Amino acid sequence: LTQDDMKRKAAWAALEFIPRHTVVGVGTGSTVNHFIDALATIKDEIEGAVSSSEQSTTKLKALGIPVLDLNAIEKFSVYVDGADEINPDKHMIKGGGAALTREKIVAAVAETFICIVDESKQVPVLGRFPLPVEVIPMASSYVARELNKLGGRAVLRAGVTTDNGNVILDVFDLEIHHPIQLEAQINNIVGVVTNGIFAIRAADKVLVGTPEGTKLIK
Ligand code: DER
Repeated sequence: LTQDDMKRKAAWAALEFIPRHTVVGVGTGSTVNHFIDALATIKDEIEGAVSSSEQSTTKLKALGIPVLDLNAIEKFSVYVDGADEINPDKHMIKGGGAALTREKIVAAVAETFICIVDESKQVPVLGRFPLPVEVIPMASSYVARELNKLGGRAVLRAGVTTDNGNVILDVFDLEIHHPIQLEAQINNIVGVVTNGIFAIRAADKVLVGTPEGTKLIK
């Protein structure tokens, strides 16, 4: 079984958690791309999707799934997204795909966050994956200095501008033993738009693709 096979298994298993006749929040990445393929098989049974990136919007529309405006929606039931890392408390590092801001926004509006991962994303402590931080371009050097003071090593992600016109700093060498506190601390650095720690609002359920099948972590 390849990593992609395990991503696909987790993604398709998420279908059983999608209430019919509702709006579905859709994240970004290769695991989510499998989920969008799965969602297309029930597209007549859902109201439509709220997307977290231009990449996902393009794929949703190509498969005939209506993409709705988040501002027209008060609340919706389920948000499905991947992660770069996830710890036993269902805290995540996200942003490998540079979509972390809109992912965090859509996740904030959803009642339930279902994270779909292959088993390689499960870690005891977050931080081996460099932490993405979305930053207003003019503030990137200042924010990098502030992040380095927190014990990281901030590196500008070359050649990447986000859907929101910002840049990404990837912070290496962090060991994140208190994700909720660090997420709040980084949010307070002037110039930071979003950081890739998803702990204040963590996942509610995790579907893990493994060689033995798909595990559900509640
Ligand atoms: O960028 C993101 O947050 C993605 O969800 C990422 O964390 C997972 O990407 P993958 O499904 O391609 O591994």
